[in-house]
Amino acid sequence: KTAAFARGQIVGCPFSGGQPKLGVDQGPIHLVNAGLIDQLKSLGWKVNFDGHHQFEEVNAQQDPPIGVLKNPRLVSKVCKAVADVVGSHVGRGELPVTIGGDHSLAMGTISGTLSHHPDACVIWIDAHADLNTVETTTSGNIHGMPVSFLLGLNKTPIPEYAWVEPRLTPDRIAYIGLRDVDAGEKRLLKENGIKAFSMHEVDKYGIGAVVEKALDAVNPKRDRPIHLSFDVDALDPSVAPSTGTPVRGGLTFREGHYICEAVHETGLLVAFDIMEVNPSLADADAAKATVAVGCSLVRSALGETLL
Ligand code: 5AB
Ligand code: MN
Ligand code: MN
Ligand code: MN
Repeated sequence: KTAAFARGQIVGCPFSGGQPKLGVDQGPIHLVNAGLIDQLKSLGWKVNFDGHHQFEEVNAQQDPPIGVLKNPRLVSKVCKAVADVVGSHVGRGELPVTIGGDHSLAMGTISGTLSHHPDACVIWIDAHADLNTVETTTSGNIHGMPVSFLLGLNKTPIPEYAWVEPRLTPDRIAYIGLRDVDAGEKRLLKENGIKAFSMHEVDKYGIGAVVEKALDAVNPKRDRPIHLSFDVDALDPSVAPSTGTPVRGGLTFREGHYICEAVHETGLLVAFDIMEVNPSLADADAAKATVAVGCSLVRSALGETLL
């Protein structure tokens, strides 16, 4: 790894407000308790962790839906705080590893990365596109929407989210692993020409070629900083069962790790998210396996090699 990124910062985000299932806020606690920090230290990183983020609370009574969006003020406040923290670490040349928590947090993490590297690109690993707008969401769960805010696709402005600067452009995000994309999201992907490699393309070309194609699309000259946002539900539920929105037919254990290894090899990774680990879903063994795979994905992204 490059000297600039010898220092890493764990940003623990025990947050579940972007979706309705309890327990995803415990994901980061389990990842840290499983030894993530020492594991990264053994890879040669100087890792700092000052405890999990304590988020300001927003009383549920004072946070009624805006349109269909649930917990809108809470999610906005939390993501703004995360954006500031991630941005400050990126600005100091530290690699923030944000451990969620639900994927609405990526509105914050990626905003933070883009505040310092406006030219950064995003590789989004997920069963879902998380691209719903205020107009297209049917669930109102903001963990299914962060990308639309980052791209500025919402037609109805929401003052609470005015802080999110739409700095991302459609040519600088690529998806891998998609297999549960809503009709409105499919249309947005097409209209905006966003590169998306579903499981169909992973099957057809193999994961090696897919990662290469994704990087060629968003980072043709391999000169843009990369933010890698990994939703653990991209993995097949047999590999990562403890997550809120599992979808069968996902990435294998190796395919998931290969993506992280290949992005590490570019030397361009500036921020990493591991999201949607919910240890309270499925049984204790399943939770343990999901937490373990979460840890090993982070290690791969930070340079763990097989030999
Ligand atoms: B996740 C769905 N598209 O908008 C929606 O887990 C699911 O962060 C979103 O990828 C899943 O609610 C969000 C149906
Ligand atoms: Mn997902
Ligand atoms: Mn997601
Ligand atoms: Mn999910």
